[in-house]
Amino acid sequence: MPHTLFIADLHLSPTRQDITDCFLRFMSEEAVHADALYVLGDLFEAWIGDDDHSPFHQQIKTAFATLTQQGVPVYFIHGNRDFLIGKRFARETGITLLDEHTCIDLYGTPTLILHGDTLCLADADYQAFRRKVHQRWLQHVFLCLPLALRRRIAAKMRAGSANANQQKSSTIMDVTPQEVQRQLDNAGVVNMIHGHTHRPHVHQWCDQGHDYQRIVLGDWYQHGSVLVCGPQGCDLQTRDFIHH
Ligand code: OKV
Ligand code: MN
Repeated sequence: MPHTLFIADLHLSPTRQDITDCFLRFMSEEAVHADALYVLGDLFEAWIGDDDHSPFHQQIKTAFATLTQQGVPVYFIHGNRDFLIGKRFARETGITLLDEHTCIDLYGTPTLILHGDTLCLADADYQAFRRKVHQRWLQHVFLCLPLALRRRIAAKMRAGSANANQQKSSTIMDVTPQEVQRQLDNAGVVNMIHGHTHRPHVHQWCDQGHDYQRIVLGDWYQHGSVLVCGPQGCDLQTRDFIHH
């Protein structure tokens, strides 16, 4: 059966070999059979520039390059952590970078896909952070710094943010319903797929005679989360980590 795969929020890092192993197995055994793979952001826990060629990053890039060479198109939307993934990464892996809000035709169903951070308007601190680090000139300045300095700055920023997030309520960290509706209306569709909140669920509701659907992908913290979509609909699934 034809199918398309969606993943998000893997937060890959050298400290979590179990997640990396599960991802690499997913890529070589499952994704090869798909019509396409969509990565909806936060593939990496951190990204400080496409010139970071550590063995860890090389291993992930090889997995994408192998998949795209096998003829499976891979589409990528930036997350709030890996928003600096750029054209060089895309060239090295054969993936296609998509706009932060993209409409796709999913087996005849127009669907808005996005990371999901732009739906979380109640988290004013995060939205301010986002506006700051999404400035082109600031990204340019950051990317001109030596890699070692970027590593130190990024580690400091992550430590500070982990602290701040402990204080935040779950409502603040979730999507703003009005913003969900606004972005759907703006795109002129009734279906949406995103990640970011780490609350996997298929939301369905009716408003003014229209049936809406919002699928939220899960994170890859305790197990993998994969959305499998075909002509008959979508199925939110999990994948176990192999522990040694
Ligand atoms: C990613 C998040 C760290 C949240 C820095 C300009 C600036 C880019 C950057 C550095 C940090 C990404 C790129 C990272 C996401 C954090 C902490 C909180 C909430 C600059 C452009 F400002 F320094 F000039 N960064 N890294 N956070 O470590 O991957 O999403 S990161
Ligand atoms: Mn996110």
